[in-house]
Amino acid sequence: MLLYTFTITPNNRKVEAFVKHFELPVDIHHVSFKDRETSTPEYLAINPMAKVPALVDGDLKLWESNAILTYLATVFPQANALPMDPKGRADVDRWLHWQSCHLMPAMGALKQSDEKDTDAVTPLLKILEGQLADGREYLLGELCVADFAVAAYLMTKMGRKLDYSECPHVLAWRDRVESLDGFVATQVKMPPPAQAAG
Ligand SMILES: N[C@@H](CCC(=O)N[C@@H](CS)C(=O)NCC(=O)O)C(=O)O
Repeated sequence: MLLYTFTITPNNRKVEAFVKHFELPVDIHHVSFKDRETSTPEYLAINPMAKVPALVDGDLKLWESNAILTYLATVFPQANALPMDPKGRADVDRWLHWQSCHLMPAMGALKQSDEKDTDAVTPLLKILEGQLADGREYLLGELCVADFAVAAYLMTKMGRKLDYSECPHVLAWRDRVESLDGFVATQVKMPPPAQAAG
């Protein structure tokens, strides 16, 4: 299996962190946007959306990060990261869809608005707070793909600027997920700020 990725973004980092956390036998290829690698005919044959992540497993060419997460969790059940009973699976799907249909667009809109109105995301954080307020360790109790998908967004530069004052359980959960081996292994080191001259 080969994963095409670009660690720095949450949709990529969630998958790469999952692979690394569970030490899955998946090769990782970091694409070069500078070389327009995702626009080559070879890459477009893998993902016609010209985006990453994408996973190739034999004749399967899979794109959409959450589809990749659930595929990996299904192929590698030893990770125990995807409930297989109908209700548990539906619960995971709910959070994956919530991330891509609500959290991602809300955070994308913030980016467009120069990050001024982080309050727009607060109602979503409160939904998460309601899920975590009973003191559970992870979104569904046990660590699963949904933790990777949702928490990756709160670890971004923008995610760190949100107002967690009424959402202490969310903050604690994000930090817990961020300290997992897979997220530690995918931390992107930013260059230190340039020193002022003189
Ligand atoms: N919904 C997709 C989003 C994929 C996506 O937008 N990938 C971005 C990086 S996060 C990308 O490849 N952007 C490059 C481009 O649009 O040219 C997923 O979850 O995989």
